[in-house]
Amino acid sequence: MKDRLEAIAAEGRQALLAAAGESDLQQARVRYLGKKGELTALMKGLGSVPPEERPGVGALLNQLKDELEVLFQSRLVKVREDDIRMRLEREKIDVTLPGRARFTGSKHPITLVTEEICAIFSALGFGVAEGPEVEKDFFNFEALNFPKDHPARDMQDTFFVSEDVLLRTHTSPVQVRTMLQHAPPVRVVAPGTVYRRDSDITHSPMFHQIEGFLVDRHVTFGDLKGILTAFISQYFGRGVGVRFRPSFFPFTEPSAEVDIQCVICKGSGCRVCKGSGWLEILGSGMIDPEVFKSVNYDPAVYSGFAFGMGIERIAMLRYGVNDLRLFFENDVRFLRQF
Ligand code: 2NL
Repeated sequence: MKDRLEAIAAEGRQALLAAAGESDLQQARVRYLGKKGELTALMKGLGSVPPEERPGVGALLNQLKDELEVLFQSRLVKVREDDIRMRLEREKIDVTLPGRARFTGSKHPITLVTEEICAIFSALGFGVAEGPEVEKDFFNFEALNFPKDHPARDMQDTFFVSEDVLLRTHTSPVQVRTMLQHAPPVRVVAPGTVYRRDSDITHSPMFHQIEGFLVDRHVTFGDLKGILTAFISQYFGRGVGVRFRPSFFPFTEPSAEVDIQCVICKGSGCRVCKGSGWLEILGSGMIDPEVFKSVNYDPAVYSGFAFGMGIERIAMLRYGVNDLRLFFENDVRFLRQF
């Protein structure tokens, strides 16, 4: 019996010493020291040992069990240490490396300019309105005093969906819808995407506009000049030169084009302003009484002004971008600069 005990203990010792990792080691422990292990089985067979030998065999059994348990614990510490050392060696983490920056998106420059312009007009008391990009001919042209044979209505300029449905060519239909829903006084800006059948280096078939209007009793051209000058000095800086030039739009009378002193050369003349020292940035005018009639405003009681500007042009001047197409190519090397 003692010989068998020694033999099994020797086997167990060998197994514990040979175990390469923690799971091997735990398996060896279960096999020799566990509830159903080899030494436990011998312990249960102690009854069959002659009584006079029992104390000797029992003592030896306990001694071997203790010895294997101690061996197991010391091997466990060793195996765990080895494991950590091996992983440190293999993974070689350099904690001094700079972290990887997470890529965060940024707003598109057209969005930034739109939001900034809306914020300035909000501070001047204007609301912000939006409307559909697919429009009825009535809201895009008819209500705005565009005659039936106006060239803007031509297939060359407008994307038609059907005879009286089209992609809006300006955001003015939003203002028509606003006037039909609200009685004066009303002041609103309407930013948004618009479409025209134009495509070359300086024209995209899809671009952005912001228009605005104000209607009340006794609104004059002086109010138009005051509001637009206030906007320009806030957006382009106090003291920048502004001039109003006579112009024509079907929906305003009188009409004026608004120029600012060139932001590039400060008025001395350069390539951007084509040597004139001035940049055209806005169209504007007093709303034509014919427009008031189509939205059931009484032109004898109310007057108002309206204006419109192309956002791409403003963004190009603001950020010094010299090619319109950059706004629509969606090259992140361009976009992430904003
Ligand atoms: C331009 C010129 C303009 C308007 C837009 C407008 C709207 C209504 C009534 C009267 Cl509902 N006018 N809008 C007026 C004058 C000029 O835009 O150069 N836009 C880029």
